[in-house]
Amino acid sequence: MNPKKCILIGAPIDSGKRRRGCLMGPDALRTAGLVESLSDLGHEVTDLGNVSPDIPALTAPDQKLHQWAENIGWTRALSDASESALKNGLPIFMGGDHSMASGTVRGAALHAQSAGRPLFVLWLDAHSDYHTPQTTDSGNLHGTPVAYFTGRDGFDGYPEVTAPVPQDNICMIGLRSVDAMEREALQAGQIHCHDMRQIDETGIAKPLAAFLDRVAKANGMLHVSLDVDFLDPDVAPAVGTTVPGGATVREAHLVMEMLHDSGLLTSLDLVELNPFLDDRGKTAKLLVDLAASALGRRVFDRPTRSF
Ligand code: 6HN
Ligand code: MN
Ligand code: MN
Ligand code: MN
Repeated sequence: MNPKKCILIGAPIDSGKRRRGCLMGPDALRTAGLVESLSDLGHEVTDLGNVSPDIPALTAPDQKLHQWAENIGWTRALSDASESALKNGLPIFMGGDHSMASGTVRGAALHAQSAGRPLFVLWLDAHSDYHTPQTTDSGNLHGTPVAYFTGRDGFDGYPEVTAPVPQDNICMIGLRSVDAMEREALQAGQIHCHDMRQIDETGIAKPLAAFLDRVAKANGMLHVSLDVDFLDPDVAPAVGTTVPGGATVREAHLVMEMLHDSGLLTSLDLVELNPFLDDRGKTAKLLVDLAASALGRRVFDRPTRSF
């Protein structure tokens, strides 16, 4: 086992959508034993507490956009937290809704740029979150982080994206709810998209192994963003945007176990946990177990392998 410095950062952001409750996510993950589970594996774990952003006095370019200024404040604060934590260890961001990834990935990209390494992103989600503020119908900014950190237009007022993540460095797994405008943009671009239909046909290991192989060959850094709704709602009900037909408990663990074995993971988001919708903490506990798998929990050791 290779002990890591795990830096837990609470991101109780609830402004990315209208349904409230994700602000309780960091405390639910703490209550479910995230610190203890990672310490038990031999890692050095520090919980830095929750980030609290300054909210700028800005008005949204369009009234449909929900809590525009709050999201900009969070993006700036989490970008700074991400960039500085990456200098000292492996940050694990406890969300908070998915708009937090605008900040966590921006910060990771800035860190990777100064380290002279490319950043790769694994997006585990039912959704592609590839809307721009112009194409979103819901006006919920948790549907936009991938567009932001890849440098798409329309985010004037947000911190400038000086280190956009190349589309070819992004792999999405678990997709089953993609809006028409997102699909059009994805089909015209280079993001590697693996929907549940493909997972049914090939299994989840195959596209993941191909992606990890590319990250390793490029000596890349790897940010993983795990949205609760990647999982099937039967096993992970605590999310406001459930979509039937998601990943099973075993598929999700396999992804995490392969991430651990690859040795490539450099930062992790646990997002969209809404404890108000949970069933006796089962989703929070599952997320903690998945994080533990990503950090080396296993039944038996396996020979070192590359993917
Ligand atoms: N998430 N595409 C929908 C919208 O409102 O733009 C859903 C977004 C879900 C966001 O997965 O974090
Ligand atoms: Mn998402
Ligand atoms: Mn989602
Ligand atoms: Mn692909």
